[in-house]
Order: sequence, then C-alpha cells, then structure tokens
Amino acid sequence: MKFKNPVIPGFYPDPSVCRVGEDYYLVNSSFEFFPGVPLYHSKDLVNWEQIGHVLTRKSQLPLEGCRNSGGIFAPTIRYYQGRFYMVTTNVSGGGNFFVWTDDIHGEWSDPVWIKQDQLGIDPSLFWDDDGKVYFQGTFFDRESGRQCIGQSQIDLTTGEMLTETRPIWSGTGGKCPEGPHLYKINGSYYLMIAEGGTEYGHMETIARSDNVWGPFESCSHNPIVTQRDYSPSFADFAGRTPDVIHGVGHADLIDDPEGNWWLMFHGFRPSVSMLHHIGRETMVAPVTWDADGWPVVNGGKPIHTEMELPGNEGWMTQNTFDFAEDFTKEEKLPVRWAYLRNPIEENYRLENGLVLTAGKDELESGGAPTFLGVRQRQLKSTAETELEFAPTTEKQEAGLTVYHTDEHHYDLVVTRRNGKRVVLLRKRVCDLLTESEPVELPESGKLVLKVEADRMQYHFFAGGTEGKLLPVGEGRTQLLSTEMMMGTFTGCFFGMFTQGEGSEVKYTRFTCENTL
Ligand code: 6LW
Repeated sequence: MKFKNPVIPGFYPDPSVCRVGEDYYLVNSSFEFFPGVPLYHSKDLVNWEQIGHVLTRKSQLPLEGCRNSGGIFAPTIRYYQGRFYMVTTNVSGGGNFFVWTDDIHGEWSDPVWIKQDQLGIDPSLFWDDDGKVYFQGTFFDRESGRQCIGQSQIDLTTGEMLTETRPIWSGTGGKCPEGPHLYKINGSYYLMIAEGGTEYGHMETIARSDNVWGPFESCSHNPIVTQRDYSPSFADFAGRTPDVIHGVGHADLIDDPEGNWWLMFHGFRPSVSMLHHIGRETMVAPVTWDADGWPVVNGGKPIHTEMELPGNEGWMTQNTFDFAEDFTKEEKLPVRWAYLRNPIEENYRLENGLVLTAGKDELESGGAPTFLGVRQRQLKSTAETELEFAPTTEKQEAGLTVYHTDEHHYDLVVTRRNGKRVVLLRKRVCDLLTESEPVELPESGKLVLKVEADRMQYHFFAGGTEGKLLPVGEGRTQLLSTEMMMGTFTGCFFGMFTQGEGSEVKYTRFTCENTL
C-alpha cells in the first residue's frame, strides 16, 4: 500500500498525537496565528481532517505584541482516563501551561500554568502506572552548562511542582536536545527527543531506562530518523519531482489498535536545494522493533514523499485539502482560517459574504491587521477569490496576499490611482519594497484575484468576473523562504486582507486547489 508524505501538508509543524480506540487526534504549533494549536482527527494516520483548534479564546492565547514565530511553540496532546490534555508554551507570555477537555469537539479549559523553575520549551506529560504525572521539557542544566531534557513530577490540578526539575538526558551530542516525549512500553521507559536543530541537521533520537528518572541508555542505532546525510542533487529538483524531504524530526510515537507502531514527525520539502517556503509539514512512517527492543523507523530507510507499506498494491486515497468556499452561504467560518495575533472581532462579519473592515494596523505593522488566511498546502497550489470592493481613496486597499511574515509577503492589491480602480502587485522582502505599475480594472462590478504557485514562482492575476484574468506580476518563492528570515518557524499563507482608513470589502468566494 502506498501513500504520500506529508499527510498534513503545509505549515503544520511539531506534531503530537494520541489515540482513543480507533480515533487519532493530532496537534501542531501555531506561533502568532489565532486560533492556536490546530486539532486534527484521523482513523488511519494518513487521512487527516481538521476538527478545530485547542486555543480558541484570547484568555487562553494572548498574542498582543507577539513577534513573528513567537507565541505557541510545540504542543503535546495526551488522553488519560476520559480527559484530553494539551500542554504547550506561550513564549510571548506566561511560559508553560496546559488545558484540558472531556469533549474533543467542545471547548478546552482555561490555562493551568506550570509553576516551576523549568522555564524551557516543548513540554510533555507522562502518566506512570501509579497515576503519578511527570512533566518533561527543555532545561538548562547549570551543572553541565548544557541544554538537556529536564523532568519534574507535577500536581495536575494546580500545576505545582512536586519535585525539583532534574536533568534526565542530554541526547547524543546534537545541538538543541528538545521535543521530549516519555513512554512506557513493555515495562521500559523510553525517552524520545529531537536533536540537531529544526533545520537540515534535524534528527530524532531515543533512550531507555528501567526507572522513570533514568539513567537513560542511548539506542545503539541513533538517530532513529534523520535526513541530515541526504543531499539531493540539483537534478532531483530539475526534474521537478517534489520527492525531496529534509529536516525530519520532532516526533511522537503511537500504536494502532492492531498493535503496530507509527511515528508522526515533521519535515519540509525544499523548492530547490536549501530553500523552503511552505513550512514544516506533518508526516508519518511505520515503526518496527528490533530484537533488542529498539524502534526502527521506515525499515531504516530514508523518508520520501512516496511511502510504501507492506500489504496491498496500489495507492491509498488521500485528501487533497482542496476547498471551494462560498461566504454568502456561511454563518460561521470553517476551522481552516487563521487570523494574525488576536483579531479585532468587529472587523470581521459574515453578512451575505465575508465583510472585512480595516483597523489601524496594516500587514507590515506587527499588530492585528484585518487578515484571514489559509496555509499553502503544496508547492503547486492555486488560490482564487471573488470580492466586491469600491475604494474611495488611494490609501484604501483590499486583496489577496501570499503572507509569510510581517516583512515577507507579496500582495495583490486593489486600490485607487489617479481616480481609477486599479490592481497592483506589491512585494515586501526584508527592507525592500517594490510595487508594479497599476493595471486598470473595470470601475464597478465584482473582481476576481488569483495566485498560481509553482515550485519557483507565484503568478498573480486579476480582472472582472467576465472574460480572462490579466497577469499582474510574478514573485519568486525563494524570497519567501524560511532561510531568508531571522529564525522563523512558520510557512506561507494565502490570505484576504484590507487596510487603509475607512476601507471595507466583501469577499464572496475563496477556492484553493492543490497538486499532490
Ligand atoms: C520547537 C522546538 C524547535 O518548539 O522549534 O528548533 C520550535 N526547535 O522544538 C518551534 O517549532
């Protein structure tokens, strides 16, 4: 049986997964985007559907002033005695906390803050057979002067520490030991972590102990998964086969009801060697156990986009994440949409279409601009939207943006120039700003804006609803790559926006098509 990785394509990093019977639930990091922590459901680990978000209220997720790639770092989801727990870090305020729910389709609790000296990131929870709860995360060990994985026992009702934090493993020598998860399998404690940093040297390693506190013995074939030694040639890219995956790591282990084991992890697909722009994506690989009780990921083979499992010939059907949305028929926005930081709610209304009103913040300002976006799922994707917009000044703008950070976005902008309704392509990359010649649009009537993405370029089009769309300009994917940024962890979005005093726009339709 064959399937394609990533199974959750686009910016869905740091996956963590739990299982209840035949249902799997998975969460990802969300940084400065709101709502926080996308929540996915699957029955087979390959086909995933987003069922909501864990952090849906500002009281759970204050993001004011949150820098790009601040906010919510790697979450862990666990299920224990009828209750779901999600533990994570808001690096822009408050640190480590968890929330819980007894209804996976309902609201989650307010945050319970972890009160302890373990000020690190990537928290995880482990329940031992005696009901004691252990908290793991990154920890700076003053004695060794190194980052390692620390652990404490905590009280889950109050978030108080019941023990001090003790270093339990520093990994195999890679930089940034992080993303720990502890499991008890066949009577042994397995501690699995990410190392090497979340770039091209990323890897996943594992260690084992008879005692919850260690000492942990490193697996003889660590790292259990990595692509750090994989160097695709330019020919791989020239053939335009998107079969190149890098930066795999940050994993969680899960068993299925038949007793097979699986690894959920992230990795990214470069556009060309050393550049990627659509974020770290969620992937899955089978796990077997060797005679010494160590996990073997994907039979010890590298991870490719085309994965092969024993069993039937042929491809599994897989969701494409295509969608066609008609805002004129909606009373509630589907869960795929993301705001930037905490939205100003009155600027978003569903009234026979999605009416967006400009606030004082613009896309560049690092505040809460009027913006709603979906993650770009594939290197080859198309987004198209239909809108009603009658700007009355040269400041009033609405359009379609390919947005990565405040400083990295390409905006197809409808506005007014010399008394005419026009469209132009504005490209912002670091401190560079370019604007194409304005293209005149029909003075009245609905407009269509479209972006076609391929591996190397974004192609922008605009026009009225009748006739062909006009090309407005192009932008290289290269300049929206994570490697162009200063330590970011996110990926490109296709978004609707409006800015400029008094600007109001109605979006009626938005569609996305992806090529797997
Ligand atoms: C994540 C951590 C990491 O929390 O990236 O480089 C952070 N390491 O494991 C954000 O994804």
